[in-house]
Amino acid sequence: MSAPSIQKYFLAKLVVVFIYVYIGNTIPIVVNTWPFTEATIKGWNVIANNGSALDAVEQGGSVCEEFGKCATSVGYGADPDEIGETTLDAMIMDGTSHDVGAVGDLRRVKSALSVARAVLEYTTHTFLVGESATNFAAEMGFSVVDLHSNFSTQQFKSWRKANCQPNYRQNVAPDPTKSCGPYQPVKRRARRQVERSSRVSPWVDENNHDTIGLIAIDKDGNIAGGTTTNGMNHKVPGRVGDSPVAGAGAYVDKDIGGAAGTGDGDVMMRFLPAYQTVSYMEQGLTPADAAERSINRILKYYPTFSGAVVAVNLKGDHGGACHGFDLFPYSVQSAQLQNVTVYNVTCIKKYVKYSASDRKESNYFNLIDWISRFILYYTQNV
Ligand code: SD4
Repeated sequence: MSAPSIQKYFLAKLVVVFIYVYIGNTIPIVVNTWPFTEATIKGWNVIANNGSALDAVEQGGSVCEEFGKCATSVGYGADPDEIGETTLDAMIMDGTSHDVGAVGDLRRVKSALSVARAVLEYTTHTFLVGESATNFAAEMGFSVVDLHSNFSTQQFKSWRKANCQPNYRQNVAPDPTKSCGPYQPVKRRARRQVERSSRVSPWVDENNHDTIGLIAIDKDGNIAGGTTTNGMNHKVPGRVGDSPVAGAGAYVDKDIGGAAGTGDGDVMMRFLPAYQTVSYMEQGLTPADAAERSINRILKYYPTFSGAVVAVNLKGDHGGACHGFDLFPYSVQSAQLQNVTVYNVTCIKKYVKYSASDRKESNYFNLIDWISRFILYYTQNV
């Protein structure tokens, strides 16, 4: 292209970007994992009333911490650990400042997401855990209460009656596939080789899931993300999953977008899929393609893992990817939608080896480029 043509091309591109940004915009937006639409609506109402993305994530996610609101799978009163106690993990991240607050293995406090927000607001730390997180919460004015319910007591009793099956132990005696503990380590030479590919996480599918992950972009374009969960049913006491870990459970960046994950957290946190998805979006991939690539990276090492990622970019384009079950529903409310809408993603079936050049660009950028070239051609030839 000649110099004047290049100038015209960039001018045309500027005009198209301007039009696209102001007409095609779907922000503000609230996106969350699973069909937990009450949480989406709450987050959306915060934003519609000029609230911040951070408040939308906190208040939206907190809806699911009420017992029974999100299929009993977030918050107190369900999915107890090996000793029958429900413990909570949560995090919240501000994509503008990259400030994060998180709690893991939180005991006897219901509002895990708000405690995570308190870590962000009232400390310069990122992550508090266990009894000390409970003490911090009490200091900040949260009530300390019993998190058992009749439901969680019954879950625990049934599990004990079934010889503590399933559980997360390996290379211990007595045989954890047949017996309850207490367990002791078996000698190194007698250990069974546990194959990664044989790892299954039978408690995570579209009907049995534990985490709400949310991403919100407010009217000022600020982005925030967060998660809250009671983790894995019958976990080893002290276990903290992926959800409260920034980059694993959720990640947001004011210049790119955000992502949140759900699924087998012990595997997922080894790959930081939320960070990876945001990073792929930065390279120009659509949210759906970025999420798919992140899930695919995990499949290379854990071909039977179960999990999902949902993502949104700054334009409000959203998408998701999953593996280990059939469909992954996620919920959206945005400036362009009349009502909260649940989208269903069909899960990928197996690992795909991509070549370096095999990269789908964001449709948004393709479209702008295509229209700019058309305007240039038109102004030169007509
Ligand atoms: C965890 N990722 O603690 C959570 C559980 C979950 O759908 O998301 N289940 O491992």
